[in-house]
Amino acid sequence: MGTNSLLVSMAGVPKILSDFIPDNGLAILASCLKENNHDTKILDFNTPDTLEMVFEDTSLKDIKYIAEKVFIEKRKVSIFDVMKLKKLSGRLEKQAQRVFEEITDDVCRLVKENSIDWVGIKLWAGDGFKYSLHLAEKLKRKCPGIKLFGGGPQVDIFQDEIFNITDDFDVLCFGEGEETIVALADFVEGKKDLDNIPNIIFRKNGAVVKTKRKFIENLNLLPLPEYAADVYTGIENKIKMFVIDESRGCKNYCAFCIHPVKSGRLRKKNPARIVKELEQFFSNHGVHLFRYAGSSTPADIIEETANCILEKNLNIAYTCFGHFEEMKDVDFHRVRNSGCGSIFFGLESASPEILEKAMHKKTSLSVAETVIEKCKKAGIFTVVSVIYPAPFENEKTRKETMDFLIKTRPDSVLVQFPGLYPQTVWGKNPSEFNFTVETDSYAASVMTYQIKQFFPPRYWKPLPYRVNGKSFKEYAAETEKFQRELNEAGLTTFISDEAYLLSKFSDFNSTREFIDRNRYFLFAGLAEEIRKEICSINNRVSKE
Ligand code: B12
Repeated sequence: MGTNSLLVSMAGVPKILSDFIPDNGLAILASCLKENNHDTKILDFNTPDTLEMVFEDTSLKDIKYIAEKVFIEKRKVSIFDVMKLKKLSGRLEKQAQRVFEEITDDVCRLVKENSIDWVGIKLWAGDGFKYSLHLAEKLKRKCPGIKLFGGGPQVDIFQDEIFNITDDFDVLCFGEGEETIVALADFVEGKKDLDNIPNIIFRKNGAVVKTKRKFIENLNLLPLPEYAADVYTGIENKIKMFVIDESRGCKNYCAFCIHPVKSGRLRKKNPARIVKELEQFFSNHGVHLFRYAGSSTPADIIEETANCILEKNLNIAYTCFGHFEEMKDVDFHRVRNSGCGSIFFGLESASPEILEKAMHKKTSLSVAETVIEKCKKAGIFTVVSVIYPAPFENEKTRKETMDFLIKTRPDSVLVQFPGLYPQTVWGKNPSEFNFTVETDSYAASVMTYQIKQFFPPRYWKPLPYRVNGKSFKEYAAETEKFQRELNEAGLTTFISDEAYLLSKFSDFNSTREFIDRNRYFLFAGLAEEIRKEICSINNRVSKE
């Protein structure tokens, strides 16, 4: 018979252009359900329509002139602008709440009208999490008998702690969902018990039960994600760039990263299978822009797939994450020729002491330097990410990182303050890494944490942990200062790998202009401009 379901993604108010990339995680779940005769539809609310609805409130119109001043004219905001922004930020929150309430009501109506048996919600961090919890609450109230399942990145990080703040999900799914989602649909049909389903957390007789974690052994056997318009509703409004799930897991066990827990040991698809996906996405959807999903795509996969792409003479463009040590012998020219436009490397720090003591990362800085040089020389836009201030950071380690970046001059440097997540090595032993947790309900306060749109981190509500004895305001200000110094040294600190690639398919001549314009459009809620942007990228992609 099969079940009838909805897969929903509500990631909040769209903030960056890549939020409009289709969600391969939900698309693969839909594909697995279809293969097993369960009917489903994806409702992905990360669209320009959502942006438009939020900014329909005319009292938000003043945001436009401030956005123009900051992103286009590059002028400093005045104290009056900051006061105005505070007011506008409050209004925006209220309006966003109203819009997601409307969306929630629409989903409830759809559930009733289409006799939906169950709803699966992808849980993201940020404002999306709040709205998703509200959706679950309303669905439970308005649609008696409906089964609700939650999964995705927020469950990977917070696991059963989510049950401390909501009663509305029947089941939460951590890790990989392909086998689990089909088993859950079978459970709804009464064909399976929850106890026998892997990767789930549920309540039984008042106790929380967690079943065993199971990884998919052979990724080559997974079906292709389903992007057909009758399943992935609204796909025509998304950017024609697909995420390719080429590998999962990681060989490195970095102390700050969730991947060792979430995706376990390294597994990879065959290059032939990856290329088959590229070809099918090209022929079925006219897509030839891709981003590899793997948290640390292995060098052999990058090179062997590049060789296959070159042999077949495929006209594609893509980006990926890379690991310096892994990539030291890669022929970057060949990789570039296969269509790789940009690689994102996690350096974290250029202090050997911090790499070892704080990050548990085995990167030789001379290797990192050579890789950055070779990658840039091959014409690949090289993005390097650092965590600053890191645990144990001091003047000497700061200088080491700053000097390294100024010397190697990556095309873009992304700087973040350290995020402390449960399940990671940092999260399990915060005091050993110089973190001081300032609350007894850490997980609950971090999982429901809301950023303050329109403002840089130092204006946000303080996160409840100190780093090296410093408060949130202090370390967020240090992160900003570090960025500023990099800018003063002529380095760019905003451009991600996928944003770079998208810029190459836009009508703008320079990546900088593309980034500034789109930040302005999104900040000011100019949905029509964003639609035009997506349209012109998609037209270019189709033509080429
Ligand atoms: C590609 C990517 C994206 C793509 C989306 C595609 C996708 N699959 O997520 C885009 C570019 C749109 C994106 C956007 C964002 N991303 Co992103 N993204 C990634 C990235 C690099 C790979 C994800 C991936 O493809 N994984 C493989 C697929 C198969 O896994 P998956 O999507 O998680 O889905 C599986 C399971 O989670 C589970 N599952 C998922 N949903 C559900 C639902 C149910 C009911 C069930 C049962 C199971 C289930 O089953 C799926 C199949 O196994 C990861 C980092 C990484 N390497 O993991 C970050 C990551 C997931 N992103 C992250 C973030 C923060 C964001 C943004 C919020 C960024 C922002 N704007 O600030 C936005 C979200 C808004 C949105 N969706 O529009 C964080 C998530 C943190 C969190 N707790 O939410 C991550 C972990 C990166 C990081 N460390 O910061 N992202």
